[in-house]
Amino acid sequence: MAKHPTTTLTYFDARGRAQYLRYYLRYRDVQHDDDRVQLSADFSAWLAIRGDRTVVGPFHKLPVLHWGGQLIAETAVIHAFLHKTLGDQARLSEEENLRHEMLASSLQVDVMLPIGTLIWADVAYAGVDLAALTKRTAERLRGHLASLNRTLDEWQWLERAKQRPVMLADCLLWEEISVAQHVFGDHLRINETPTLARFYEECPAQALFASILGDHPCQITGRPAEASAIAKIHELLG
Ligand SMILES: N[C@@H](CCC(=O)N[C@@H](CS)C(=O)NCC(=O)O)C(=O)O
Repeated sequence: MAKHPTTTLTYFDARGRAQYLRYYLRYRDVQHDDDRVQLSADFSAWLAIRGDRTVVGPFHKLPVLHWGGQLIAETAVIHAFLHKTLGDQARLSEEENLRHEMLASSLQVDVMLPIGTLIWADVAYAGVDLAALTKRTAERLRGHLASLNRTLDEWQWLERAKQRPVMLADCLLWEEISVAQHVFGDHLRINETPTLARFYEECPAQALFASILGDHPCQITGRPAEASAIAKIHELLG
């Protein structure tokens, strides 16, 4: 008998909001279809399915998780659903669950979102002052990573992580450190946040995460020509 119902994670062929969910499903051995909507300058693959609510869910946005007969939309809701359904919620105390939720929320809202916004900025917001936005985003991110570093120390995140399976908050933390380093390069100075640097190196799933990325390299966002946008960010921070 299958351990889990038929599972499909649908997202763009990008890291974005779903890469950490891919890591988690693979690491926790959940057989699933990694359904990737191909990116192109005209978004034709997306436009072809965007109207089909049985595929893209109630808000016509991705990611969407099909879990047996259930369709779950919204990244944070998919996260909460998997955390509970795969038994992680029950493995943690109430205080630890709150910490996992706080960390995930902070990574999604204060790391993932501003980085995605910056990559898209000159395309999505005509007339934006890209140099100012880049500098401010990098500055705010460095400050935020310092807060995360301190908090993970106070919460003894690394020590506690050794006593439990790899969970969604770990996958998200690893992914956002990886994305931040890719987008900001040397300007991020990850070694100034030694707990984050250690987590990134020592997370027991890091080899699998790196191999998933290596086997299927893809952009962070769906922005056309993302590599040149990231090169521009490096130049502006230069
Ligand atoms: N609130 C949603 C936002 C999802 C979202 O904006 N997804 C983007 C890709 S990262 C999307 O589907 N864009 C296509 C569109 O809006 O047409 C979540 O957190 O999952």
